[in-house]
Amino acid sequence: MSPRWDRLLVDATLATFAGTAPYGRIDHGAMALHQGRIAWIGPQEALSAPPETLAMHVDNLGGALVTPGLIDCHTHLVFGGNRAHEFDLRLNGASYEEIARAGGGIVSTVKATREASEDELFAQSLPRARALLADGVTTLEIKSGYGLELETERRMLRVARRLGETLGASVRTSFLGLHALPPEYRDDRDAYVAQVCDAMLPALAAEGLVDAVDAFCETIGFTPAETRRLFERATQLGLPVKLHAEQLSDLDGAALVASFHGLSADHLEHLGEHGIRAMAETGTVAVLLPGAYYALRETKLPPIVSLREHGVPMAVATDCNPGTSPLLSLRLAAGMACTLFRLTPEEALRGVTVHAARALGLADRGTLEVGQRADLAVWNLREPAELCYWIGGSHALRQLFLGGEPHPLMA
Ligand code: DI6
Ligand code: FE
Repeated sequence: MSPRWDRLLVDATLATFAGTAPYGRIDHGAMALHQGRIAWIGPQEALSAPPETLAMHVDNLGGALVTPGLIDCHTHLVFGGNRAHEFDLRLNGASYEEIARAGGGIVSTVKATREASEDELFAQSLPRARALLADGVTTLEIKSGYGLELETERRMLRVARRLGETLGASVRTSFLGLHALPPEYRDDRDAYVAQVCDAMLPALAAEGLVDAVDAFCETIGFTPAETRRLFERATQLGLPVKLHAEQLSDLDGAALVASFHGLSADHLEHLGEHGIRAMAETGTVAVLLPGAYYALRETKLPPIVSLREHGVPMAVATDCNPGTSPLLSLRLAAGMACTLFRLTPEEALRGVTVHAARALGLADRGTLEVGQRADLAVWNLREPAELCYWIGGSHALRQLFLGGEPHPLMA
């Protein structure tokens, strides 16, 4: 009789993030992978027969930790150039807002991105995506928003899709046309918002390039009324919405995105009780971005205690972007969420697995359970908290599995 399963992992420390045990932990665990999914999981002693008789391949992990592949649910990973000179300006006292108002900031990356061909953008972005994978990521979200005109927004989203295909990872795209007002529309905001809502979004959605719709609702970004107009159009097109909300000020964006049953409200340093209640009611995920908090030397903390009390699911992401979070390790983002935001290591790790999956509207990943996609990270570590504890280094990840197949990491 041929074995039942493609692959069986034995002597694993499984952090399943399912069930009620801390981390959903199973010591001396076994997990079967079959046709890209998890086919069996439990204590090794509960296997019905010797491992070799059950699967084509048996991997003895010698106690190594296995988690779901990590999920980075908020990145701006595709962009041209970099903004190291602004880092220098900020260290000398200039604020992010001042730099943005003086024509730097997002708009300077827009210029570099518009000037880059599709192949150049791909070549610049690929090492960043690889870095995330090398640190355990198997699913990532990538936003547009540095084109601010149809051709370049399309180019960014095409590059995002191509990164997923090239690396064999799952990429979810978000259209972020309302990221900044492009210079050519400086005197006509309405015309730009109309262009985004009535021309760019429908065209890109029709090309299958948009999985969700995002906006930067902020005093230096777009107003709640402009955001609402975009969300109404997204809803008409059947696309889910999410929002950069309450990063620098409280415009009540979290309540707005919740009113559209949005996937997530992201940043949230200036979030108040009203927004928290609205998110709790609709189950909108709070995406915490400690990399931006750190790089901007922000001092106002997101209201973690209240989010926790109201049972709002909290995700953690890198916000990888050239301006406010040039961060290429989701593990470090989780560590920062502990050190800077006072999440527990378990909360931070749920934030880069099960809650991150929910922030992307994906029900088939983020936990180790029967029927889930076999996207896994195997670590040279024993304790789940070590994932948040080590700072830097490339020693942590041993192996990634994507859809049940070992991934040739750096190929
Ligand atoms: N908030 C952020 O932190 C990034 N975008 C946004 O809306 C910053 C993007 C940048 O500065 O390039
Ligand atoms: Fe962002």
